[in-house]
Amino acid sequence: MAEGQIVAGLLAPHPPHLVYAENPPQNEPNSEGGWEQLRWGYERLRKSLEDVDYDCIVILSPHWQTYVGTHFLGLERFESLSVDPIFPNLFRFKYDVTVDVELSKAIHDQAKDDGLAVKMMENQDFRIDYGTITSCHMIRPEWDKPIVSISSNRGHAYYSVEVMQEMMIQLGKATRKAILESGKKCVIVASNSLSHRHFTTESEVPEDMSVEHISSHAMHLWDMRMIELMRSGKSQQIVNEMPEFVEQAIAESDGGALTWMLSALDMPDEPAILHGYGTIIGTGNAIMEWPSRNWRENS
Ligand code: 2X7
Ligand code: FE2
Repeated sequence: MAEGQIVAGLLAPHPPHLVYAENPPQNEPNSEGGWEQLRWGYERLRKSLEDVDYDCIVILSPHWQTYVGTHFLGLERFESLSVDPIFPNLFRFKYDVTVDVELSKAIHDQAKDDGLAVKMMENQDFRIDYGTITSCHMIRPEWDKPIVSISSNRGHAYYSVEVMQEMMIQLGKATRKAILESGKKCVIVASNSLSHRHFTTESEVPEDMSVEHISSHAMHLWDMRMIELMRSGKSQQIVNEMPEFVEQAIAESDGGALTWMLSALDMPDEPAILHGYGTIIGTGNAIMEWPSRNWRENS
């Protein structure tokens, strides 16, 4: 069997506003659009992946929060209605998701062998979180690829950013090893915003772009700094600066997704591609791609 491959790493933010603004048939509420800069960014990402052959999307979302270890979806199909608890006016999405249980279990088993606390989620009534659904929808609206969905174990909330990162680096290594051994080609996805300070009120028309902006200059500076580090291939520096970033920008990378993804890519020195940046209710969101399929060691 040929060795598996991570064909791309992605930073793919999940504010439900993006799905709301796209008006797909699965979502109940209707919009007049909005957040076009980001939606055009996702369009560019989809174009970049259009001719890339891959089997599965492996995603870690900070909105599936587990408090005893990392969990993995462990049943072949999940079908239900996902309602955003804070924005039920924007996101009521009927989903039908297929899971690559074999790969999910392989990553789970590798992480377990490496000493991490893990569990397969085998409750058929479980509702998939809106972060996973939004990122997957924006990356691949056809929903024709199975996913592996990984929870956020909230290492930051229980311990510290440092402990969270140690666990996510370990989980990233386990993910990489399991993918390479599986023979499958995968896109791996960190589903999170960058700076995460948001407005506490919503305008009457949620898609009114005349009131959309970053919540503060300090948040803007942090977002630009992180994007520049990604664009110049400084993955290790991102990990090194994560404690300050999380504390000062209330960054959503506190859930571990970004650190996990960079670790699964083996802390790349290669530059990431910026497909788009924009704010959503004041938070900073970048759509980035690490095209690892084109790197020499992977070709
Ligand atoms: O989950 C989110 C988010 N990360 C950022 C902005 C708005 C809503 O939801
Ligand atoms: Fe979020």
